[in-house]
Amino acid sequence: MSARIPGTDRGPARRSWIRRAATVTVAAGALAGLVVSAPGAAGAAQPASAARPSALAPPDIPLANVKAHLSQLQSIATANGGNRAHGRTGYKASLDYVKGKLDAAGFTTTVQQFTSGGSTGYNLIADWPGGDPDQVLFAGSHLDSVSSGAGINDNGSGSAAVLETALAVSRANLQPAKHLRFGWWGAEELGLVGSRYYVNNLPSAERSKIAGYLNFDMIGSPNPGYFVYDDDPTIETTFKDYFAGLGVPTEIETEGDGRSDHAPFKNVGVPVGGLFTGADYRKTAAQAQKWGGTAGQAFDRCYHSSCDTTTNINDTALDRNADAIAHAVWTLGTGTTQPGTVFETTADVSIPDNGAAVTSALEVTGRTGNAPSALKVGVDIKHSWRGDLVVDLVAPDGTAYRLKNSSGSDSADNVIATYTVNASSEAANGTWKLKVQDIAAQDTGYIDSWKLTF
Ligand code: DTR
Ligand code: ZN
Ligand code: ZN
Ligand code: CA
Repeated sequence: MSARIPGTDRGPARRSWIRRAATVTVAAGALAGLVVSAPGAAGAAQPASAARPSALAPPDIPLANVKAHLSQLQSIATANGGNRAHGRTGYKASLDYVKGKLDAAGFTTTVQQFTSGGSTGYNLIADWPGGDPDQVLFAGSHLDSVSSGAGINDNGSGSAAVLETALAVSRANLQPAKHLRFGWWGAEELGLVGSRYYVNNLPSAERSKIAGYLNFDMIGSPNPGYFVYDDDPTIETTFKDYFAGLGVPTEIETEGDGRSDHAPFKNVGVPVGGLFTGADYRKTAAQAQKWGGTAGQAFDRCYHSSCDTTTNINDTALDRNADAIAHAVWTLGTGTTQPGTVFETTADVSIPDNGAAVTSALEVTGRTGNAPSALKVGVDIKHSWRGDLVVDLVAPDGTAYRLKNSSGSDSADNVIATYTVNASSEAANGTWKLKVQDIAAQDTGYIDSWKLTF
């Protein structure tokens, strides 16, 4: 069976980042049909001399630089009625400040206008020239505050950290494989208005080029937690790996769904992720035990209040999260780790009727660390009376994970499904196998294809 270029013949409802790539079809034999996507755009001729950028080490993001941006945003609020809210002069002044820094650093900036509540709103988009235009890594944050205050943690913290990461890209003159884009959204506090406007007005062909959107909304809370969005597994793992390297435990962000600017991107199938240090919810005793801070007190007591000023920031949290943003941009933008990286084989394997189990092997390479806690296993088995079949995923170390039990009464045809396996105790790289056994006489079939999405 000929190898298929992932993503060209399927239209999954929710798109994972399947790398369109010059497909490497392994030589005939046991691995015939194995499709391992390699970086690069499908069909795009890579000049022989094109040096593939190595996954360079991301820089430390200077905390002092991030705090200098916060001081500027504070001054802007003070000079404009005490806030940086949508429709107020302080918001546009904030955007002009950020834009000025980016223009001076060589970014291509675009200001997108919209109207909300009778006032003009603005999104700021900054593109770093270069990289594969068909694979855009997008990092964003909302720039507006509520009308009651300066909004330094919510969300000067995210805006300043994303800005400083973009400036670090410029200082490094980074030439990543992916095209880097950064965004600062207006009117988030009115209901994700700016980011919704951007996504709704982005042609679907452009949307499909966004390989991942990273969102940063409140990342310097004074009584901080360390929360990672539990959306795209590879983005989540990228952030969790970073904090694990610091020895900082993280929790998955569960109540954020729909509560910030990643939601419009997620709703159109873009892989998303992000970081959060907490808002008005109170820190539990267990959380205080692992993170320090004050149990029983809100992560940010000044959430949406006039006291959300430059005094309302935890420097350690802001520093760690800013460095985590740079880690993600460098790793996902230049390295081989990509949101939704798919490993697939389309080799057919016959399943003997009422006989011994058979296996189909899949070689996973280029990963770091362990497999994710939400490893997606896509299975396509053509077989009448699928109730005959028992299906397992076998990890490189031989550990078997039951995907499907036999069910005599299930007379329907074919097993075409995606299973989620907690494989976090398994090394990612190695030979994974799909094991299938037909345990009842009559009805036969074969493994058509299967894939792992990290
Ligand atoms: N809605 C955001 C703050 C917020 C509250 N919960 C979450 C979860 C994840 C990200 C952000 C938030 C705001 O007030 O801007
Ligand atoms: Zn807010
Ligand atoms: Zn916010
Ligand atoms: Ca049978």
